[in-house]
Amino acid sequence: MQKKIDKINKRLSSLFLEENKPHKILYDAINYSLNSKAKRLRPLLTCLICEAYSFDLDIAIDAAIAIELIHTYSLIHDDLPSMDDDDIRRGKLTLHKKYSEWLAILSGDALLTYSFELISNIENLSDNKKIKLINTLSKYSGKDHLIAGQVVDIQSENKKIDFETLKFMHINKTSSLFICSSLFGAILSNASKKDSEILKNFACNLGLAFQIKDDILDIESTKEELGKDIKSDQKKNKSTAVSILGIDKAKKLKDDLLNQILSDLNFLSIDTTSLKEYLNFFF
Ligand code: GRG
Repeated sequence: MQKKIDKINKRLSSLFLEENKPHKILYDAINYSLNSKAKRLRPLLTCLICEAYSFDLDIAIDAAIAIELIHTYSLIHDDLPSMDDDDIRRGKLTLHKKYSEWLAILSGDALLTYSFELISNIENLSDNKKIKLINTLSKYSGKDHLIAGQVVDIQSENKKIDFETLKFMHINKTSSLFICSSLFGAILSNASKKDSEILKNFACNLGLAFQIKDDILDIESTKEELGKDIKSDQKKNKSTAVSILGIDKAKKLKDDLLNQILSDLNFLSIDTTSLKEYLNFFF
């Protein structure tokens, strides 16, 4: 697991290295956010699935990290004053606090657009697979998924929402990029339709369980443990799994989802040992 995280970090730190450009500050800002203490859960998932199907990780790596670029852009934009207005991310000042708001917006834009360029430049990968990857990434980071989740999240501030709306928000804000990571593994490895469907459901439930865990930690954890402000949902008057269901039901739902995830994995045609290890790393 750690070897793959090291490979992901090494490739990420090699992407924005132009020293003598007039816009060097953009690269500095991007590297500030990108090369910080992050778990790399999304690219790791793609790599683990590819490895389970014996697909070459040297080819998969740029597709995997394209999702991390999108994830990082979404965090930078989410932290902006006009969105979540957060000061701390990944254990340090948010990008707009460290640099400026305009540079944070442009850094997010650059990460978003570069992710597609990166996929289109992958060597030894068919155009057909590149188009499928780009189609999947633009779909799940786009209007009906990641951005839809963010819209519902912002609209729901200072309002009581029902569990269905919360689920819509979490599945789109959080599961979307995990679904993308799973489908990337499936596309690269030529997984069967049946396996692809199982992987997609696995990622959907994983994102939901992960977000419910986040809602629970927001109440029960410390700022040091989380690397960001705690009780932020309460402070912003946001509905969460905990505020809607209560802490005990939220914990039970998270455990039920985890059991479902584990049992679904057994229907895959590949060895799922590393995916189960990933779940341990995760929860
Ligand atoms: C701005 C289009 C747009 C979307 C923003 C990502 C996001 C949507 C909001 C950030 C806040 C949030 C709670 C997102 C849910 C996903 C989530 C739990 C992100 C944190 O992911 P980790 O824990 O973070 O993998 P690291 O820092 O380890 O990468």
